[in-house]
Formats: sequence, C-alpha cells, structure tokens
Amino acid sequence: MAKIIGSPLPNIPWQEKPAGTALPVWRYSGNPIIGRNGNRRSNSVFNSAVVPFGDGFAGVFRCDSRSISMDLFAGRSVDGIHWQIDDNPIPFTGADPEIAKKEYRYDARITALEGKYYITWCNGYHGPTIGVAWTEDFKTFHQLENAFLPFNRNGVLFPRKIGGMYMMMSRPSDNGHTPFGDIYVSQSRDLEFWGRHRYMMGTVPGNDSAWQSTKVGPGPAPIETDEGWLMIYHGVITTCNGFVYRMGSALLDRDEPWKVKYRSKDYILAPTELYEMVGDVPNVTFPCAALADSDTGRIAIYYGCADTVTGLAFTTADELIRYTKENSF
Ligand code: BMA
Repeated sequence: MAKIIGSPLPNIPWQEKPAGTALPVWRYSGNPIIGRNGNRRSNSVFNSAVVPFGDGFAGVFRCDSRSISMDLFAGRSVDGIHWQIDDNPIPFTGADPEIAKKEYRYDARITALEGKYYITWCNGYHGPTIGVAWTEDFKTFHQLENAFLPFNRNGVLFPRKIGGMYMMMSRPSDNGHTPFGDIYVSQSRDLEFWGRHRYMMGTVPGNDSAWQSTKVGPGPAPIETDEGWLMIYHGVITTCNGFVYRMGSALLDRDEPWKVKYRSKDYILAPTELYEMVGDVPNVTFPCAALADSDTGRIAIYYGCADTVTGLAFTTADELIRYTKENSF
C-alpha cells in the first residue's frame, strides 16, 4: 500500500470507482461542479485551485469575465463540491507598485506551506510569468515578487522545504500559446530569489506517447508519498484541429524532485465528456488542485474543462502510483 505523507481529510469529496472503469481516474457523477456562471460577471470558471480550510474548503478561482478579462477570485465551500465564489477579484496587497499593477491573472495553484497558503499563478508582467502571494484567511492576500522572468507559466510550489530549500516547478514558455514546453524545478531560500534551476521532464518526441508530444506542465501541488512525490500534470498534442490537453502522472524522487522515477506513458484522464470536449476552448482537461486524505489514500482532483467549467475527479494514491509504474517508460 502506498502511503500518503500528510494529514487526514475525512471530509474529502468522494465517490467510489464505477465498475468497469479502465482509467485510474474517474469523474464525479455530478460534473461539472461549477458552471460558467460561477459568479456575477463570469463567462467561465476553470483552471482553479482549492485546499482544506477550517471545517470546509477554500479556493482561488479563475473567472474570465464577460469582457473576457482573466482574474482570480476567492471562494468557499462546506463540502468541496458546492462553491460560493466572490463577485470581486482578490485585492492583492503589499507588493511593490511595479509588481502589484495588474495586467492579467490566471491558472492559480495553492500550496499549504509552513502554516500559510501560498498562491502561485500566471501573472501578466510584460508577458506571462509566475506571481506569488500568501494568505492565512482567504480574505487578505499578500503579494510577493514575481518568481521568474517572463515568459513562464504553471508555477507550482512543493508543500515543504526539501534539503532546506523551497522548491517550485514551472514551465518556461513564450508570449503566445507556446507550441513547446518542458518542466523545470527551481530552489529558493526565501520564496523571493529563485535559482538552481533543474530540468525535470519534457515532451515525448515521436509516436511513443504522442498525447504529451507538444508541451507538458505541472498541475496540482505534488502529494508526498512513501514512494516519492506524486505529481499530476497536463500534456498536450498538436492536432489539425489545435491543442488537446490530457492528464498524466509522475513519481518524483523525494529528496531530489527533478529526478523522475516513473512517468505515465498512457494518459490518466482525457477530454471525452461533452463538457470537456465542447466549450470556449475545446478538448481541454487541465488539473490545478488535488485534495488528499492520508488515512484512506483518497485523492480528489479539480480540473478545468474546455476553458469553461470546473470538474472534479477521483483516484487513490495506491491506484495512481500502481498505474504510473505499470505504464512508465
Ligand atoms: C494554456 C493556458 C491555460 C488554458 C490552455 C488551453 O496555454 O492558457 O489556461 O487552459 O492553454 O486553452
């Protein structure tokens, strides 16, 4: 039995795996859990992050408005399924005015780290880069310096220091829709200055695992297990009809997380439901958060569907690790 190293979460949203499911990840039967009208002015609510908070859950949601501007909104939930999302965007405070000036914000991740909740997101600063902020109450958010130079996306923090250093994955990109992309992990002593950039994993060339042949990017904050860091990511292929975003999983070395021990050759979830295949951007499943219960090994994955709505899916540490190992390169 693979063991999650973390806290129990007895109220994790959960449904048992339906009989006959081939993949290691299965969807919540009530998907999508958040529709496109998630708050007063939203055109779409997707690529969002949640964490356990108090007796329930809190989250940071990507709501594109009906003017199609991208920003982040706080939300709360009792059960992790029904969400109340604020109508006004998060007012980030504390940053140097040069950094605080908003161009756009999207695709947040949340990592619980040393008693605070750190938000990382794609932050417009003369091109996309990685914004960082922390909160303790999901009301006041303290913004720090951008972690990296543009162009970068998909900044994801590890939930503890490793070898005395904070660690963040990211995916250097371009200023547009980026037809390439590999995952790196960078280190910091203070969450402000980042260095020691290490290559973690890249696209898979050729026909071996073509769903991840154009670009890959980290998804939720990685889950620590006794077998390594369990990491869920997105992989992209370029088709004659554009990009298709699927999900994969990897197991990283616990002490040197840039070392990939296993990595799924077959995807773990793909856009096959109508709300994943049809929307503002078709054929996108984009994971940004995962809840985990150390007592049962249950994992609940939150993912954006077709850049329009938010879905929930389930797996267990045991099942996902077994699949990742059995389907590895
Ligand atoms: C990526 C990001 C994501 C989006 C995806 C599919 O480049 O912009 O926010 O979900 O494209 O459109």
